[in-house]
Amino acid sequence: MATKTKRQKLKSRAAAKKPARKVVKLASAKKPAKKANGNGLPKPSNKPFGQAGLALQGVRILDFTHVQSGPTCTQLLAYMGADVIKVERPGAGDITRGQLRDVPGADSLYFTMLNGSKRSITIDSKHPKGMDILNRLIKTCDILVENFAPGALDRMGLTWEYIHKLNPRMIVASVKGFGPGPYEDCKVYENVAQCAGGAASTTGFREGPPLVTSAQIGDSGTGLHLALGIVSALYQRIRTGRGQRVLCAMQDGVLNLTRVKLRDQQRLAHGPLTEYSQFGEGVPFGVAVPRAGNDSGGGQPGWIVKCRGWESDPDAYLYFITQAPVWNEICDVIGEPGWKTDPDFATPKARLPRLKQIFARIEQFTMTMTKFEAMDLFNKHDVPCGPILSMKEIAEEQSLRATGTVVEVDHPTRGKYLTVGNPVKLSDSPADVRRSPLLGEHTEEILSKVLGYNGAQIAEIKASGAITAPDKSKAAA
Ligand code: CAO
Repeated sequence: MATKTKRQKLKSRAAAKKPARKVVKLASAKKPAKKANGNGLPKPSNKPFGQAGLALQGVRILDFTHVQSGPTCTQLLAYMGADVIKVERPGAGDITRGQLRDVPGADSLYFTMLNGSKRSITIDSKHPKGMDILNRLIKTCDILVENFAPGALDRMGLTWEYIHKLNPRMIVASVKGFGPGPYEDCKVYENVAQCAGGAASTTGFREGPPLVTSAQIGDSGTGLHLALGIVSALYQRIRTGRGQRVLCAMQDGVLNLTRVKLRDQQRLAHGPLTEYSQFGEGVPFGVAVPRAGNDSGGGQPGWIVKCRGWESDPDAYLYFITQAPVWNEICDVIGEPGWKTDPDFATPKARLPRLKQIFARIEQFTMTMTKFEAMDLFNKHDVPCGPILSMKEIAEEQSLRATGTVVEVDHPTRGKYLTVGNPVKLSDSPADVRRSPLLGEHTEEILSKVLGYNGAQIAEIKASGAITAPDKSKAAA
């Protein structure tokens, strides 16, 4: 993976020749930035880039999320610098703390990898004193994020009207399985969303059943959409001074990510989908977009081909794209120079009915080398291709560690673990990736430092049972 393409080499050469950018000048400037210019806008900071605070510094989030979709969203906002206060049920917490446990007694990786950089407070929202604390939190936070089953937040008494009255600036963001309509009251998990959003019917091989993908497009995908909605609402609040509701339905989020297949559905009305290998195989199309195996979803045909070692290594494969502008180079490398001028192969249109034959020939060639050797070779000729990386290879890939996309953090009860850092890189806001909190780890800190309760009041709240797990021995007596 380390070799550079021709284009990358040209780019880095050009970059080396470029004079230092103004950024450097700013970084060394000594005068502090003036508060505002004539338009009332802040003057550009003269602090070095990366030292002017984090992007969402000063934003406080009341995080009522659980499982995966909501936590993905709030974790990302925490990486961007928001103070995320995760509210959990006393004694139990987010159900994922105990799910798929690998280390006895320690929070699972399911939980720790979705709740980094947050603080945890335990509150029983159904206890009157618990509701008092929540009221205070609503007054002091900017955003409430939740992904309870439909109606659960209302049943707690936290309707939009109630929250908006208490804090008109509060943004209330929710993930639900479906938007308004026949299924709006349904509980939804990842794979249900993948099926309802059109991903499953268009994934897999034509001869096989619908397939779900391991990429969590329903949960994490919807969490990402929600994060965009939240920052947009924050931006609008600067003008309007008021919060709003942000809703992301998982079905909608999945459909947004599967939009190329809705594109193809409409194209079907005008004839067969010629870039699907089904076309070349002479199999007629039905009324709906079929599953297309490993066909490329774009205009440049692609397929997965075997590499050396495929018999024993399940990931010894390469994704290969026969991009039209580099067709001649491909022909030369695989030893088919005649295809450059042969009318059956010379043009993209002529190649479409012969994709199976073309990829079989490419595979014959790639099977003589490892996926990394093939990647290196074709990259030198600017052919878009990529090795099928196993999770083991990704976990060990040093370049992903160097960029902070894979981060190792230390945890008091489970020790070191890998997590996915911030995939979005901001040049003036380094990602703040820290371990997940223990259940209720910050309860007292938040009660005293954020909400202003004094020692006696905290003791009273503790005794009331609003922030502690019910005493099982008393309950049994
Ligand atoms: N104190 C007291 N009660 C609390 C509490 C707290 N701190 N936190 C949660 N609860 C209660 C809620 O009030 C709710 O109680 P009621 O049903 O009596 O009103 C209950 O705990 C949990 O609600 P839930 O229905 O959301 O949880 P569930 O495990 O039954 O369902 C899920 C889980 C994910 C299917 C459902 O939340 C859902 O459909 N969410 C929306 C879609 C979504 O995000 N799905 C993705 C999940 S990740 O795969």
